[in-house]
Amino acid sequence: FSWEMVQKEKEDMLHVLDFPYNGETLPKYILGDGKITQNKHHFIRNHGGVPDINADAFELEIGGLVKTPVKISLKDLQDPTKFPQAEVTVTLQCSGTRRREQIDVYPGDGDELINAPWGEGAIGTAVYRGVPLKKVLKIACGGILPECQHLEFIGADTYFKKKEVYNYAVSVPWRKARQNEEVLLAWEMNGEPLPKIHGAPLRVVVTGYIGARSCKWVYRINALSEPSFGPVQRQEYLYYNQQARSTIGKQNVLISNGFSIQAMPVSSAIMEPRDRDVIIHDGSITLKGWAYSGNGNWVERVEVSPDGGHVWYPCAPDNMTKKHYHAWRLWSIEVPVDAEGWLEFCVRTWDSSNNTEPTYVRSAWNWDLHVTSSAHRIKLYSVN
Ligand code: MTE
Ligand code: MO
Repeated sequence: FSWEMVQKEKEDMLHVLDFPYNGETLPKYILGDGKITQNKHHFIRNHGGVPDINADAFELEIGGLVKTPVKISLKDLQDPTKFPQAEVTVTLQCSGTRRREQIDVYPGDGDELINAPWGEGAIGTAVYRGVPLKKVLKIACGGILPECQHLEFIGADTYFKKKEVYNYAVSVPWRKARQNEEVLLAWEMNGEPLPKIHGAPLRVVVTGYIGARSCKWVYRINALSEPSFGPVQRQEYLYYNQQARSTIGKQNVLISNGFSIQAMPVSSAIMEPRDRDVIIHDGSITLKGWAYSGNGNWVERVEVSPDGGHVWYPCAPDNMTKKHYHAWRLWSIEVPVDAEGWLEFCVRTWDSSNNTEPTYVRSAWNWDLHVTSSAHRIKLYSVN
């Protein structure tokens, strides 16, 4: 790990953890000047250190339940006469985004290394270039064997858990890559070589899934009959039963009680103004933010309420960035406001499958404090 690298590759991050380094994108850079987050401002989520990989000597290994196990050099992978390339605009969202709201309700198991205390900025959108994973498995390995159900990705970074050292390892169902040509092995981010801190020389980009499945520094892919045994897959990123909080406590919540969080639900956040700001205005307040839904659903409607969720104003489609299957939409809205004093504003979003967000964070609370999908609320002091 090198703090210098963070400083070299990043500008103005909101630092969440020093080691492993975790940083959020600042609100002004989320809103940016388009829907793309610049590389130097994109959030970072690490479980361990940042590995040093020599791109010239790098080979991706693919094994397990494939017809022919192979090693492919980066050069071959990047040769368009060997593998077709694709460019996809993708929002990556950490499933811990907005976790601080859940911590305020009840802090879960309180393990900060696993449950980093994120605000609204653990999300970003970039254009990734690479090769569809499905094509690599077909062209290089001659396809996968019928018993294969899951694809495991292993990163070159290591981390400690319960006194053991592990490589970062996660998996997605094979069906996800088979049905979706936009699941990529990527080496380019926003037209630039993938920055080291985002996984250079090669990372996986899994559209519509929680950020955790988009393995950085990937050096090995295994076709498996069941999910990866890596602790990140089997022991973290699980959605636990909520009632357990009041009845039995975390010590009695078994890992087998949690199901694996893969696809991302619909969620949104107000990025401007900030919570507890004083707003001096002439009868209306303008709010801005992001809205996203995973699993190939896109955002159809964003609504903002100036009174805690009684009256809702829909955002005009003109005030939202372009629709895209795998990316957020940024929005802005001017809401009429007469009242003075403290007001509670909130945002809720509908996606293309008509999913919307739970009204209160209590309804989204879960033991490991993932996917804070409830309507986002802030308080503003209105001076009219
Ligand atoms: N890949 C490896 N090898 N190691 C990691 O710690 N973190 C994951 C994922 N891929 C991680 C990883 C998590 S939890 C998220 S949210 C995304 O990377 C964040 O990607 P970014 O740092 O490029 O924004
Ligand atoms: Mo994450």
